[in-house]
Amino acid sequence: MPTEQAAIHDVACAGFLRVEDPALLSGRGRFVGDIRLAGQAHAVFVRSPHAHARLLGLEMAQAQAQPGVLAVLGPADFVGLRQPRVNRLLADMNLPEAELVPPDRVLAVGAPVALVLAESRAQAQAAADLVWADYQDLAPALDHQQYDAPALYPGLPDNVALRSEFSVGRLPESPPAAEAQIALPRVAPAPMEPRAALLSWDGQGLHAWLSTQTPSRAREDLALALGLALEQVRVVAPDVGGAFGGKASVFPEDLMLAWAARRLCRPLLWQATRGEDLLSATHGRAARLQGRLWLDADGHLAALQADLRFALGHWLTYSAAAPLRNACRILPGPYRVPVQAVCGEGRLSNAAAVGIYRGAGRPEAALLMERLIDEAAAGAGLDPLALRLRNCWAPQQLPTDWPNGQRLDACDLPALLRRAAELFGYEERRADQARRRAAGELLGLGIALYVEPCGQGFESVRLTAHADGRYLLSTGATAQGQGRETSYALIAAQALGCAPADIRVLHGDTATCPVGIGALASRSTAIGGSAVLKAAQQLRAELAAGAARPHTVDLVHEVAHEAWAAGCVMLALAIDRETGQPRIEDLVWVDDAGQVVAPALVHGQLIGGLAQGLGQGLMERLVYDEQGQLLTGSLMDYALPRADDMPARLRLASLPTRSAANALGAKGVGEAGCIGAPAALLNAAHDALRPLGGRPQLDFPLTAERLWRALHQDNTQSKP
Ligand code: SMO
Repeated sequence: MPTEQAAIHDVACAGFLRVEDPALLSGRGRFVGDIRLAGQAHAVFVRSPHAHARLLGLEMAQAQAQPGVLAVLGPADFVGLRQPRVNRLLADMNLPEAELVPPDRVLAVGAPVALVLAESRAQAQAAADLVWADYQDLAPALDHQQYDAPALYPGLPDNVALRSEFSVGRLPESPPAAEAQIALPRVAPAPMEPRAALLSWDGQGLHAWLSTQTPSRAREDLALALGLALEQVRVVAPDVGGAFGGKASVFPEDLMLAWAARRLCRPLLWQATRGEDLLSATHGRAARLQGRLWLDADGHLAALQADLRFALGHWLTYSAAAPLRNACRILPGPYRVPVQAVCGEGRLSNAAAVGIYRGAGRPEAALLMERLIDEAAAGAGLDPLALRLRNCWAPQQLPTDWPNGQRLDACDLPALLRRAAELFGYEERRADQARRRAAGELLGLGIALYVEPCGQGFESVRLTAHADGRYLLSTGATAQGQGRETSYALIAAQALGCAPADIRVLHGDTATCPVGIGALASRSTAIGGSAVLKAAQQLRAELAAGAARPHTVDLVHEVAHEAWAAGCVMLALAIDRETGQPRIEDLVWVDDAGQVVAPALVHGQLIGGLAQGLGQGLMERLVYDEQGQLLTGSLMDYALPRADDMPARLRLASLPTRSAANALGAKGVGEAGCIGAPAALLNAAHDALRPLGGRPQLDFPLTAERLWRALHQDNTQSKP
């Protein structure tokens, strides 16, 4: 991956090792699947082959009789287990209150219907193949069905579980300056480590090792599921190999395993296969976005109307409402728009649950707004960069409170646009584009300006100064590879005036760490890091005032306001006229992550997020057929980006403005790559095809076939 980032991005990455790295790089990491407990048995789930069916009978005796099999548990064995709770993020939520393993029906391909427990994984798998289920197939409710779909749950006749509505002012009667529609397919979070759980019951309580982003939340969910007191449940997230939002909730499998572990009094290990994750972990995106934008006579944005529809799948994860809520509250993003009407809806369907996925609604908001800005510019004969400069918030206007209750953080949006334009050589590139277009080339320039709100609520820290001069820091924040131990040690060391190596950071264990929220929403530095800073400052002051060691500070830091990161992406996209093959010729990205704690960690987040954002834009798509069967059940069918799919020319730059929302001045960066890059890419593709006329409907992923059809004005549906 040849890049120029080292020259421009102000980081000293070369040779930088995180505290976490020596163990991880030498095979001494400890993931859930590495843990061995005495008497540990293995779990394999039997899953529904139907998207929607009546379950008429289940024959488990033959499986039960196989060598090594400890138990085969069906729906009758899980009576009393309910679906896990859902965070009530929206006022208008209509939640299915249902049993976790329905006795008489299945609601999605891949939904667990039975659990086989055996001495070895191979024995469990062999027995699982001998569980016979009798189904009567029913019509499924598909993601794209808006009406007339069969209801999944009583009380939800139209399958609408979530609604959001906000408006300010009155939309104009005049025709809009621009309209946009975007269909975003389901994509797979696809962390390197699929889901994994090890559950152990000792007669008194439950001990769970989970590959999770949210140990404290999982502890509550497990306690609720089993009717236990919180003190009876310990959750440990050991090393976790990525999550991206896909491990922020407990899964039905986790609860079934906990239930079974208590019943069998044997530790039970489950490690999902890649196929099981594609089929039955959460999916991301799955939205249909529609919007209209009005300009006034001076080229100011006058009004925005947006209608956002999200697919939710057959059960609701804890954060099921987050993408819809985020997309609705972030609009109109970096721009001043006095009149707004934004509504959203989330609908259940007979497919895998859709959860949060890196960005969680932020990418959707950016995609719709940036498409509208580009279309409005094209329609009015304005330069899209100039239109953005004219309409984005000025730094002296920020922070500002929006009528929808959001407070946009301090940032310098015009500077981000100008710096990106300078690095990209925007003016010269427009001239070059005109020359190459005249020679018959299809070349598009795409811009996206975005904002990234970085989480609300609290995070916790317990910091102890020991007599030997060393410190122990434990936190409710956690990590799945972000390098939290490194960054928290840096923050604490600076505030305490010691070396980072003098600070030991513990996280991910509810027995040794205070209650926290976890690692998600780009929140861990802005909120968790602020908690660390506050605890370290307080500890230092108390030690200076004569406190004897060991001395502990315990605090919960609750934020009053959210930190918002921002950034600008510009890219040049060439499309081959013969084949439709897209190629990113150059990508420039200027990011404002606020005060940076560890440049190398930020750099890693930017590059990784960019790969995922471009993966969504160019390659990734989960496909269900009309019967609700998943056609992309392996990485042979589902295209994840590889290193050589990254742009050949890639330049990152930082232009930080301190956050006004916390003392650290930090914003988030974890999701940025999935927010700006896809929007810039989609704009570039439209710009490339603009000379051909017409109004092509371009949706992700922008494969060669899709682009070829668009440039041949062939709007027939491409095959799934
Ligand atoms: S999608 Mo993130 O882990 O909040």
